Amino acid sequence: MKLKLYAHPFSSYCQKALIALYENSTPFEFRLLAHDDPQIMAEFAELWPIRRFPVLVDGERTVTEASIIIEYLGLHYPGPVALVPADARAALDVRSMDRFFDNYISTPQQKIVFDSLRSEAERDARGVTEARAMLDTAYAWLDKTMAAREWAAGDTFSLADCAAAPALFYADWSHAIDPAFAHVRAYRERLLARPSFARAVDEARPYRPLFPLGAPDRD
Ligand SMILES: N[C@@H](CCC(=O)N[C@@H](CS)C(=O)NCC(=O)O)C(=O)O
Repeated sequence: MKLKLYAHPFSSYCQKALIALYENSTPFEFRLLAHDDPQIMAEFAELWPIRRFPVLVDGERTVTEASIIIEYLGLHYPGPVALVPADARAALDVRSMDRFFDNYISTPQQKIVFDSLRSEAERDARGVTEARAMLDTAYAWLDKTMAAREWAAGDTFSLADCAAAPALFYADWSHAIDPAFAHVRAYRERLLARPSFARAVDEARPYRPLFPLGAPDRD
């Protein structure tokens, strides 16, 4: 039975899972989450009442959370690119960087975006200021960390890079990475050149007008 991914091409966490699928050319059915398709939205809500995407369905099994989807694919549908190292110590480094990108890049970046969708009266100015400060701190730490690395956890492309690619892509749109952080900017460029992520970015291009802060005229 074919894997099904409930996802949207413009979503950063969906792109994270898509990179893993594309890295290994894993066949799957893209179940596009579209609000004008009540059938698919109902299926999705039934599968995962938390309603955060992506969600992977493998027969009777529902797998949630992008990191866990990638771990699941590695266990059940392995391909030539191992995104989580078999060595437990190396895997810890990868998972640690994966958490960094989700918690300290994606979370504050989403805070900025979601706040912009609120009415003026409901905005959380302090929360947004804190989110921007977190991004500056995270960029600074990452810049030092990436000075001697090609990929997030070292020499090999991994789960952590799947997390990093869309996280840094959108974070730079929402809160620009200062040119002083040259290693972070160079890493973001390397991620954009990776064919799996380049494909995800291309597939999401038609949706750029949806970016609430206004998408810049660049990747
Ligand atoms: N922790 C989840 C986060 C997923 C997530 O936040 N997805 C966003 C799209 S990028 C979403 O579902 N947004 C819908 C909403 O917030 O209502 C994961 O790692 O997969």
